[in-house]
Amino acid sequence: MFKGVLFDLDGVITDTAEYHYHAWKKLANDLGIDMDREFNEKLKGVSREDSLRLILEHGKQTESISTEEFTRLAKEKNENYIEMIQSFSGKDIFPGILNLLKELKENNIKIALASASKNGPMLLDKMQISDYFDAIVDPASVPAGKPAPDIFIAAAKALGLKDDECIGIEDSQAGIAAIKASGAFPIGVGQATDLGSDIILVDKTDQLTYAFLKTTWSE
Ligand code: B16
Ligand code: MG
Repeated sequence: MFKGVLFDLDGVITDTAEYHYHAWKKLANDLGIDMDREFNEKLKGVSREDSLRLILEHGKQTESISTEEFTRLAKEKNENYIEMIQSFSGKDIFPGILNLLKELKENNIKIALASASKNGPMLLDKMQISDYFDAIVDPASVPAGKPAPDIFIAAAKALGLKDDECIGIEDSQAGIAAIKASGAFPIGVGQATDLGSDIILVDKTDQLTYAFLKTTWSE
């Protein structure tokens, strides 16, 4: 049996992935760069700085942006994003997630947050679910971001578990790659066209029950 669950945040626990998309799209469009949802799949789970790098590359503007401008743009996107999530509360937790957190606690399964977002702890507080987490990995403390496995390895370690004793839940291509590379068992939230058809997928978070996790683990 698995002993821990490593949660991604944006797009798994709550709908912030949508706000990251709108904040990046606004920034890209202001720079005259087109950005659609298909391109956005490449940004999911990727750090703020790496996301901006990908957008500038996509718009062929990497060379024309100075280091100061780069820092200013990353800050601008984050301020815009933070404004969008100000009113987040318990009502913004995705369906089934609070129930899953409760079931995991009742069954002594350890819970960690493995989010690339520096805004993660603030969001957990706003949604009043911080207390469910036995560990929250600071994304700034790991050498490499997703798709590197570092944050999932650190999350399992912070729980005192081996990677292969944990399930990782993700909505992003980069995050699924990171879970696979860490040795944890991946479950994806989303579509096979985005996340691949070689892993267990759910299209809605309310399918993520303790019973479902146990069944997929034993299969
Ligand atoms: P921040 P996750 C990721 O969170 C998001 O998917 C990604 O879109 C975002 O750029 C990244 O966090 C950094 O977020 O700018 O708030 O530090 O999906 O790993 O929970
Ligand atoms: Mg995510």
